[in-house]
Amino acid sequence: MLLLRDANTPAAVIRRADYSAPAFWIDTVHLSFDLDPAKTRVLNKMTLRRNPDVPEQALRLDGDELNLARVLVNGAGTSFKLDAGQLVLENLPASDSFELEIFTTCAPAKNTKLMGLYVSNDSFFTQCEAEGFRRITYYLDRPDVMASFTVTLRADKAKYPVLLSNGNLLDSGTLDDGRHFATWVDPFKKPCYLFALVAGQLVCREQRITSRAGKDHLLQVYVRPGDMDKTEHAMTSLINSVIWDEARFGLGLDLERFMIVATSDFNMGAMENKGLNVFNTKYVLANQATATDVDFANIESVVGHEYFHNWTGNRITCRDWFQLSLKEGLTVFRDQEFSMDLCADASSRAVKRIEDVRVLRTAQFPEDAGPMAHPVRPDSYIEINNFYTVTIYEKGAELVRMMQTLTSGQSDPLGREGFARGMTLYFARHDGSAVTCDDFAQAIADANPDSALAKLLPQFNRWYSQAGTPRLTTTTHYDATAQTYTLNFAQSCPATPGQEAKEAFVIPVSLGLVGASSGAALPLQLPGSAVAASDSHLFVMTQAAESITFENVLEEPVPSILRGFSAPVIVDFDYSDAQLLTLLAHDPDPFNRWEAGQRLALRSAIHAIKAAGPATSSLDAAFISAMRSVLRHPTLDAAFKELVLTLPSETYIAEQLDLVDPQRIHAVREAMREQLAAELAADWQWAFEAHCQNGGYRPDTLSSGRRALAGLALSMLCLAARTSDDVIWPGKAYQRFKDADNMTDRFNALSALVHAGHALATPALARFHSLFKSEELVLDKWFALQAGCTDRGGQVLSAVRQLLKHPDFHIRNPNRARSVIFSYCSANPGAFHRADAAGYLFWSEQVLELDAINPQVAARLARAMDRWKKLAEPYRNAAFEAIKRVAAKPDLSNDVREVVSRALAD
Ligand code: B3K
Ligand code: ZN
Repeated sequence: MLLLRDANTPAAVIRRADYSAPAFWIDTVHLSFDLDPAKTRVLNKMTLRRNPDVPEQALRLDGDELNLARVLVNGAGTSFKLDAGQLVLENLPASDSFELEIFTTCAPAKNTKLMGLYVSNDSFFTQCEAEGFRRITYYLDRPDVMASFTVTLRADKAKYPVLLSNGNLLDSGTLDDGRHFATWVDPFKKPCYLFALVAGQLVCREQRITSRAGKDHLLQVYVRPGDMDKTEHAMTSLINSVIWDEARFGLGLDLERFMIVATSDFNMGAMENKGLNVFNTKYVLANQATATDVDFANIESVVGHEYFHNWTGNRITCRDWFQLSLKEGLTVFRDQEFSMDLCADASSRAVKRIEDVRVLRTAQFPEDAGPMAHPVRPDSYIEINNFYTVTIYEKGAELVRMMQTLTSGQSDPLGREGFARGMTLYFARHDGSAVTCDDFAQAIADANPDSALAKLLPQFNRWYSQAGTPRLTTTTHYDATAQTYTLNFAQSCPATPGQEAKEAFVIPVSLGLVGASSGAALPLQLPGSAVAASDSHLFVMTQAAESITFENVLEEPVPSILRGFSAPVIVDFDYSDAQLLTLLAHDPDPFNRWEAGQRLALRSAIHAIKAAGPATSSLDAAFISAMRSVLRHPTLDAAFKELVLTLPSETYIAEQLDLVDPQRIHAVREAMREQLAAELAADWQWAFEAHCQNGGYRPDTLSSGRRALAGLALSMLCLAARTSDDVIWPGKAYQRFKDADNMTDRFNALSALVHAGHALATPALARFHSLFKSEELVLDKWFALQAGCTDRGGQVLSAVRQLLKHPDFHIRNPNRARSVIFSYCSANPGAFHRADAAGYLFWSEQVLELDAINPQVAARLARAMDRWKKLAEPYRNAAFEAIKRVAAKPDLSNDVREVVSRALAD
């Protein structure tokens, strides 16, 4: 009998506190697939064993959308039942170990969720994390069950010449009827979420390498025929990843063969399946004609990220999904460090750090303050796919970074050696097992017994259990007579869903003092020390309120607080404009130098937003002149200048306000951009001309920084042209768009015209489309640019509705759906938040349409309304109505249901 869950029954909440070890272990799995898009047959032969540590109970195997044909235990038929999707076996042999054979079929061609086994462009792919394996066969679909996998794939040889799975190829050959087979054996035990298969017409770039340890490996990047000319950068990134992990952490490649396969239908960026990483094409394919510098950088970091998971995630995995940040936070930290270590100099490292912090503050801080706020190690969830969040990933990475900082000492000022020692101990203790975030932190602390981390570990771990962004309120006191300077810190953390009161965090605050008149980095002398130790100090705060005093301070200095963004907190300090200008001009810490400029701009924006009357910009002469100095600075590099000259985003500005009027924010920020464009016109012209020629294309940090600055300059020049009737710069932009020899320059020129709303944007967009109509990833950019376009008169929504009717729009392809729908709803606040509520209506229609196709993608889109409670009227009420409209749909997925019910909760 088929059991249907009543549409109104609330979905089950899964709680971390309910964890119990599995009642059975699976030792070996032999999977045989007869691949057919309409009906794939899966034979699953397992050896299982009772877990002696758990009371005797039935075996409950997870399954989803499977057709069950046969179940055999030790070769004989057995009784079983199906209960809420699970296959339940009660009469199992008393022997310790037994064989279970399950035969099922599934329908990959109908799988629009892209979880489990699915078809994309006539090839087969799988995605199993978090709970997709149960859509392939009945199994104990949980990460703490680790088994040895052998996989045989059978398929039509002409249609599916390439047959891949995890590990090493054991055997392959021809079968009857034009079919062939391949058998793969994975030498490592793994949880089923790391299983993968790929079958189709693919070609590969390959490279043999010998590691430092003297082992030979075969690296392969598989793509569709026709995409080979876009695989070099992914391969280079993979080789760099192998070298880096061995050099920095002593972690070598443990497989003879390591494969990356690209697919254009993928729910997220990429997946770290053991030895067979499956990637979204967006994070593999690049050449200078089709990909921008940002694409190149993203490919490097995602290739690195998935490769680094081979140790942090695959060799040591998560005990349960609440521990997701164990592998994700750590692996993001590793990929951030990898990209930084590949940078040519300290300035490019700082640029990377600023970019990472910008992501954290514009995406994670709002998440931490909204209805979906959750600790880095959550306590409960309804749908685990909703918890692949910026909190788990990016805040999780900041926690790991703080651990590194807190192992630092005199001989190891950054903590890199201490942290590496901790990693070594972590692998010595836990290799081959499924563990918790606590196990990780314990290993890092135990390897550094004298460190601040070891001393403060239980308190440090509050970062894992408490949600919300702490605020560090700072005041200072200069005693001119005693020549002392005191910084008083008070920490607080707002309530988050389910967590009213918070206990004090361990906050590592890296700080320095800058001379108010000299701009010099001042030597720091603590009471009791005879001499100044250095000009930077790590203050480890543990109490709700604490102070630190420096001696021999000859004049009132400017404090540089939270250098390098040493903790994921908000620093609240009432800087004067003069102090910020000093930091912007002189802070030796590039992060705080950038931050000073952002604070100045933010202050001016908030002032204009709150003022009465029409939205105007009131950037003062001192700010404009400071920006000019940065732009024209003889030694600062271009990438850093581009960051300083970019105003805080509308989302970031909105986060600083209690009541958000998105139209007002947009109008003020646009006015500020126009003022910067006009008043620095001569400087932008200089910047463009000085940075527009960059010789042969190379995606390195230095030349991509130059292209970024030239791109910003061009967009400012086109913006200024709007109000001055200038036709020269739009003309130049059009020329550059036509002549560019790389996608970065071409796309920057196109964007400059489109965002400025210039008449030349129309022919340029048409030309771009016809040039790149056969390049899916470039078409995504074309769609995204139009859906993300600056709204001048409310035309963007109707343009978006037209784009949905474009013959190249396919809602089932997540990249394409994101390029239009997400670019509008999540990345274009000035166009999305309309007083007539039409943007919200559009959002609700799209969430519902997507939910029927692909709940994971729909739930991501649903998050666009997270911050609705902060909105001013009429937006707030209209948003409320739109969310209720979605919530009223009876057969919503758990994914969307969880997001909208949290949004509506008090
Ligand atoms: N681990 C995967 C993400 C899986 C998402 C499942 N909904 C990619 C990554 O973080 O490397
Ligand atoms: Zn990851």
